[in-house]
Amino acid sequence: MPVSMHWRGILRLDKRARLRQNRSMSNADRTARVIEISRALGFDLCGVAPSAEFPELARLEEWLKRGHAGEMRYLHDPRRHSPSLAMQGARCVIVCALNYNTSLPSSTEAPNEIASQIGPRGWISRYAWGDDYHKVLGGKLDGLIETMRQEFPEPFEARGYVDTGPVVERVAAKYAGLGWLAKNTCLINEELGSWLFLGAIVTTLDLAVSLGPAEAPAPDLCGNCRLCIDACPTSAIVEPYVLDARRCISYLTIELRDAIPAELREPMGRHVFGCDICQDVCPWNRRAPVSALPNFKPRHRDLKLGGANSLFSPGLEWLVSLTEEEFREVFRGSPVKRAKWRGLVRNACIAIGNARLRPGEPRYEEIRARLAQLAAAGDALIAEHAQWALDRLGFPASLPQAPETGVVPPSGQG
Ligand code: B12
Ligand code: SF4
Ligand code: SF4
Repeated sequence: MPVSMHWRGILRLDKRARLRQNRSMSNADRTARVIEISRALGFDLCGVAPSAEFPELARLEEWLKRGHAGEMRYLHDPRRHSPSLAMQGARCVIVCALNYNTSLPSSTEAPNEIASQIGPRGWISRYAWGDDYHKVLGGKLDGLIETMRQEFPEPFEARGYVDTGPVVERVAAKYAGLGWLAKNTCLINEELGSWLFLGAIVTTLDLAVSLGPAEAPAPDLCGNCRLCIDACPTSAIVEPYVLDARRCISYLTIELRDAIPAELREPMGRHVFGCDICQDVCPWNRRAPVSALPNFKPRHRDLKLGGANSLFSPGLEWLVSLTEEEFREVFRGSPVKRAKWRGLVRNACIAIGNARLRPGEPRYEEIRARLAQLAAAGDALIAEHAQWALDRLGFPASLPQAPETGVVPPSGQG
């Protein structure tokens, strides 16, 4: 049953009684009620942050000036400096978190080739194995807003965002008391770890904020640890708490539409969509609980290649062989759709090049033939990446080489 229908059912039972009671509710009682509703909707965490200029965002301009945002122009939107700029009269931000962890192995544990007969495997990051979180969280945020409207009598504005608005969700989450901003730049909750999606509701409703005037946000528990910084294969965490997105595999495989910079191709390894390494190595994720929802388990579309078509460690031959139509079918309702067919095939070519397949190994001939087809196709971007992979398989050609990028090397490198 869709979340909102479930809630409508509950609301019908006692709507009038609730409205009467809620007229005299204090702001603290309302916040408690919002948290209660969010829990019933399936959120793992919920808190309320003030609609303020959070101190972290004072560094945003410098981060942008350094070019760390790459091609993500929407990050320059000045409204991102404060939730109060996202909505006139905004009083607070309700931040909700949903655990998306599953019991499957991490990218740092899972072997490269699970079933050797089907050839080399790629890696899709944990957050993208199942349903599109924008839809899952978006639906739940709508359910929360709808229930608030039913329960709180006065008119108010409320807008829910899951990546979609000018709100820096992790910073708001920190001030809603949900966790700390870690050296890998993710929000970590002491009990749940960092496999959390965030969603925010900016509202004009008066609610008590989760942290009282004398209360500080959760302490930074990274301590002297720097496992994430050292494990990042592209040195994207250029200093603790600072990420140069242009070097991050997540950016390269999902957001970047052009050629993958030559010097970052090899460090990308087998990643074809997103990257989990800086979270996989984090001690705070060692005991992270598994999500109660089925939504984020890997999709298994078609097992005829012996499991190669699962989004958990997918077969690379399968990925480079997908037609555009098959891509649309397989990734309907999946976050992977964002990379588009062209981006995913581009990424899979790089992962094949990095697999260092040798003649005689399973699927070598089939993969080589498919790469040759792509290298001869009309799409210049795909052709160049397919040729890069062919070169690494021992089939050089006279196609133009990968362009140099101008990505600034992290300090201490290059
Ligand atoms: C753009 C974006 C990206 C970009 C840039 C990532 C980044 N770190 O900003 C890319 C594509 C690389 C990316 C990757 C990922 N993302 Co993302 N992303 C976003 C998005 C849409 C905006 C984030 C943003 O505004 N970044 C801009 C900069 C300004 O933020 P910042 O890194 O915190 O920068 C600050 C610090 O550098 C600080 N600073 C600067 N100097 C210094 C110095 C010191 C000493 C200190 C303390 C701080 C400091 O100041 C800067 C400004 O505040 C958010 C959703 C949202 N609307 O918030 C999701 C979001 C952050 N992503 C998310 C996820 C899940 C991921 C991935 C895990 C996906 C994956 N598996 O591939 C990776 C993780 C990579 C990583 N280590 O961060 C989740 C994070 C959940 C969580 N628990 O934290 C979010 C919240 C999406 C969601 N709705 O759930 N993402
Ligand atoms: S997601 Fe991967 S590439 Fe990006 S910072 Fe983390 S480890 Fe580095
Ligand atoms: S790996 Fe260590 S430094 Fe990095 S986020 Fe986790 S605790 Fe912090």
